[in-house]
Amino acid sequence: MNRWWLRLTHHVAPYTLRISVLVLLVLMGAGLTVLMPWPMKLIVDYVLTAEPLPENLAWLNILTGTTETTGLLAWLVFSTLLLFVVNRGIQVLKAYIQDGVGNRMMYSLGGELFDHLQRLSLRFHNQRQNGDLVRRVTTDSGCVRELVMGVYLPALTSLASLLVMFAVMWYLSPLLSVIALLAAIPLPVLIRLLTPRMTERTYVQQEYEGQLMALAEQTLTGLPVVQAFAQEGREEQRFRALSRSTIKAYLRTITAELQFTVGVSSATAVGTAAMMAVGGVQVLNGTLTVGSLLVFLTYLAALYGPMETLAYLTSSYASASARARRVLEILDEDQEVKDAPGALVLAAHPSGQVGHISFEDVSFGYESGREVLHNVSLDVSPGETIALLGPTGAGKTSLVSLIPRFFDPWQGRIVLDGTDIRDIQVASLRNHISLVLQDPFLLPLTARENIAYGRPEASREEIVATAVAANADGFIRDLPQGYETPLSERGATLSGGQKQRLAIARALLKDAPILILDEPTSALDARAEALVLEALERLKQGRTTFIIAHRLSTIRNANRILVLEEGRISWVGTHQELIEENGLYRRFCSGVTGDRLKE
Ligand code: DCP
Ligand code: MG
Repeated sequence: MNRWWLRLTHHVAPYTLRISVLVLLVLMGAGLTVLMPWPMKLIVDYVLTAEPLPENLAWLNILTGTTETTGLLAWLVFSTLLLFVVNRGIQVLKAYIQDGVGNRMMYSLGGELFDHLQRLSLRFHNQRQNGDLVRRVTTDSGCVRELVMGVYLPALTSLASLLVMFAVMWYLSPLLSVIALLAAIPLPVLIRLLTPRMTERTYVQQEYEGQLMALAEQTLTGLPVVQAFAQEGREEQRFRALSRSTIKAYLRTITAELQFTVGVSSATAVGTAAMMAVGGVQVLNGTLTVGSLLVFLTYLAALYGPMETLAYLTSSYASASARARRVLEILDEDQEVKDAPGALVLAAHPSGQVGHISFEDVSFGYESGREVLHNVSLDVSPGETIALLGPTGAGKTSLVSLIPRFFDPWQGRIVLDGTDIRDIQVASLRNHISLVLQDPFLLPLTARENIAYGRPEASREEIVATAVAANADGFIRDLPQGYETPLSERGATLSGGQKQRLAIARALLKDAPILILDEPTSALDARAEALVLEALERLKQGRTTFIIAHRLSTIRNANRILVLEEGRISWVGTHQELIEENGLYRRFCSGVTGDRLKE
């Protein structure tokens, strides 16, 4: 984590010019702030007393072209106005550039993080909570903005204002400058004393807020279960209890902050009083003008702002660095499944027969120490259809998810047309595979866009034809806006079987030489299944197909059936052999995979 900010510089570098302008504006702003009380000083010291200007201010007479007091007054009033307007203008411009650049840097880092996250393996994502990852992309990526706009720039602003102010004060009266310095001392002390408490309480408060958000999100996601078990009351209780704790934590934070504010105000009051006393005596002695005392008092009040900023820098830095840690932790996460150097790019439109897949002594598991597939060997010819059968949890889904390299085997290798799939470019490998997942997840797009997800350039005719083939055209036309109906996040407006048919259409339209179907018809009734199977039958032609199913009807036409039990291939043969081999058939019938196999 050392020098973490060095790793973020490429998100800052493109904005060097704009940041330079910002620095310039900051310095100009600091100068103008220091000038602010001066017209007042001149009015008090020279206009109200009708004293002539001293030699070192004679240039004012030349500039204004007048030596009359009223003329000078008018000019000074005007310059106050000008100072205000210009200073405001600078602040506005600064805020505009600062927010623009800050957000650009944040989204630049957020974009890098999002892209990286998308490419991390499913194993990584299985172990992580989506909510937490979303927070890292959308919120924690603000660390780079926080660092530049919340640490470096304020540090510069504060130091510049403090230095200039102090120089002017010293020029006016060294004694009063020392008093101002003494009056400022309580501030760092207060901060040292109270910051840990404020930070701690803010942290607790944010924790509670996070829990509250998580509870609301979880309850809404699992709402069907909550409602089915009539547990709304209990969830409400939990929410209210958590809300109470959150409010309590919030009040504790506010108390700490108020203590701090009271402390700062007291210090300012004491400092102001001391300065008035000493300055008053000096004015009476004639060693200080009234106007200079006013300048001092104004600076004293203005001193606290930058000092406070400086004192908070460490905590701002700590917060930015904590967030950066959460971002970099993900960026450091190695892409387990990635292109090997010189990886083979498969031809987009291969000529001749493709799709020869062999598993060579493949073992695989999700967590170390718990192997799910043990020494699986299998040779599938191009165009062959393999049906996978086996009890739930046997490893069927795991076996087929090795083919598109959602995971890499622990041991052994998978070879596609003579090349180890680890030596094939991941994207081109996946372009050769059409998948219907066990959970037919649809994206929050229209029905048409969902079907065309793997081939956005497909024509409407092709899309409709595929939907017809997947037996999905009918219900899509019945949707309120037909093919243009937006489907909600989880495709909740469709039934399980409808989602499945849409997922099949999506896979079919992709038109890849390898087809993987994980229980594609489990949610369909016998009639719908027959129609889909018939369509699949046509589309399987010439494609190497893996189909996982629980029903014999689904796998009847497979070239070979493969029975998987506890991660091992326990039987391979044709449908006819399966029926003839009494023992095996009986075993299925007696409930290993349920009696659905009886048909
Ligand atoms: N498993 C795991 N982590 C995952 C997925 C599965 O630890 N992300 C485990 C659970 C099972 C084993 O792997 O013990 C095999 O799971 P599969 O999903 O491969 O099993 P099937 O697809 O055969 O089961 P089903 O018929 O229920 O889909
Ligand atoms: Mg499965």
